[in-house]
Amino acid sequence: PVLSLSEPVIITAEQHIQLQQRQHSPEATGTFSWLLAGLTLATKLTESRVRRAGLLDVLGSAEHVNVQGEMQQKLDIFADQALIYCLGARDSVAVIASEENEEALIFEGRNKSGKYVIVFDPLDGSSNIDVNVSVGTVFSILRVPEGIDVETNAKQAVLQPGTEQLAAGYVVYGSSTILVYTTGHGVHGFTLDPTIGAYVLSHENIKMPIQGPYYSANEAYWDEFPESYQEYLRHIRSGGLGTRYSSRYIGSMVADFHRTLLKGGVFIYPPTAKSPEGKLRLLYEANPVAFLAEQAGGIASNGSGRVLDVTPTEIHQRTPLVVGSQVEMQAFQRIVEATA
Ligand code: AHM
Ligand code: MG
Repeated sequence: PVLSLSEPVIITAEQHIQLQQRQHSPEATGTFSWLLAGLTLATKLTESRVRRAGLLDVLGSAEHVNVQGEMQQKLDIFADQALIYCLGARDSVAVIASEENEEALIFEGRNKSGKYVIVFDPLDGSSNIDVNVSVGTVFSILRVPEGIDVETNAKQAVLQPGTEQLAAGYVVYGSSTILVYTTGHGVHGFTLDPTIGAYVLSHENIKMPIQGPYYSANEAYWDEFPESYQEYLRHIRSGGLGTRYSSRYIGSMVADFHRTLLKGGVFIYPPTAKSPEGKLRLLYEANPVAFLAEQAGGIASNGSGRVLDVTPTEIHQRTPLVVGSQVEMQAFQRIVEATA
């Protein structure tokens, strides 16, 4: 008998990636899907640790300061190693750059097979773990540019503008664990079903609402915000966009962005006196979020223009980040970008 499986009961993230590849890149060999499956596996390993964080001896810092001068949390190191291990097992991965490692990492003997560069923040917002607040993993995938020998010039392979991203996404370890990704064909979300250990399609083709009810910034730094950002926030707060806003700020970019993606509004991390270039990292925090936002109909700015157009000069380069819905972002362009 011939069975018809035209109506699958569930679609897992790995299946979805394969279907997307088949539809949009018929010449694809499956390498890319295999690579993404390495990423999802690593996030499941991390998720299981995050879920048991209070039970295992993993809380608190590992008494080690990373390249950004921050104390590394034990779970940061676990998440970093899970990604390095799972991605390293894929022959197609040539270079990895992570928030937790100063230099780009390369794998031996990948000169021929290694086509991809993966950049990530393994555990974003990790200072929140001790108090049981959502954290996340955020990643971006690039192609090794033509003519670059990764063994001698790994850094150059990493330093590409966000417009070159092939895929980007994040996992938020929240009240449930959700994976959101794009390969440039819409934004799709999956919820981890812990009973079967699979990310199951739950949010197909996410579109950011045109305007939202929330703005999100660390207002404790208000006095350090540039004048134009203060004016923008005053405009929002005083009803200038025709609606009354609420404020939400978690302090985990992935979680703050996830809310902004689903509910609309704006997330703002401006330049401050302490971090004149902003705090967030261009390559593995701002770029993936900007790619997802644009794919969902939103806009992402660095204060003077489109985040994705910036050509980086350093792996851990920081950037201001303002990302959100059309209405809030058009006002940002008028009030802040136009005066930059
Ligand atoms: P991390 O990568 O070391 O976790 O830091 C990044 C986090 C973001 O998740 C969050 O948006 C931001 O730092 C919060 O910073 P602040 O406490 O200055 O508001
Ligand atoms: Mg981070």
